[in-house]
Amino acid sequence: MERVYIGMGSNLAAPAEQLREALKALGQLPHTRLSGVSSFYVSDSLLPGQPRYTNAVAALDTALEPLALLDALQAIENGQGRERLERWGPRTLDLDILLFGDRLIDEPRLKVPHYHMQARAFVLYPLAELAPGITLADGRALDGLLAACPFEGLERL
Ligand code: A4P
Ligand code: MG
Repeated sequence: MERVYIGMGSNLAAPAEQLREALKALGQLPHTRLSGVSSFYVSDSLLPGQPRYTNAVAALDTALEPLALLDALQAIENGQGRERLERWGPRTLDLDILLFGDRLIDEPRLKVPHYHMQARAFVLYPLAELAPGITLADGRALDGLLAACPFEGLERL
């Protein structure tokens, strides 16, 4: 089993409900245990003109391989009505693999650590609830990333 952290986000159709539904689905994945969930946080969209997002991070312990987990996450997104009309468009559910054990993954479909996580308070602060003091597989310390990323603009529910 490897420890995986999943970044969750929604800004359509009752976002907190979407995250709760997604947590149920994560808990039912094969060869996988849902081991922790952060608080939920609300913040403005990075893109103007979109509804506010609700975000959280989930911890999984899984025996699935990374691409199999990605397939399963995309099936959950699709099952909750995600429509990929435009990149970065509003979405009912976004599930990103933030960290996968101590692996560095650089494949066309999957980059881990997730490419934008270092600059996103709505990822770093919930991750820190579950994994305080962690060092990413690429050697960066979460504490250092937090110090460079103000909590400002996040509202913890
Ligand atoms: N992919 C590559 N690496 C990964 C990974 N580590 N985890 C590929 C998951 N997927 C990964 O993703 C596009 C493709 O990325 C996938 O097919 C997969 O093969 P997507 O989820 O379909 O597209 P996306 O989510 O629109 O793109 P992206 O870049 O993931 O968008 P973001 O970064 O998620 O940005 N503001 C707030 N406050 N909170 C938010 O959550 N999110 C966004 C969307 C904008 N503003 C936001 C938030
Ligand atoms: Mg995504």
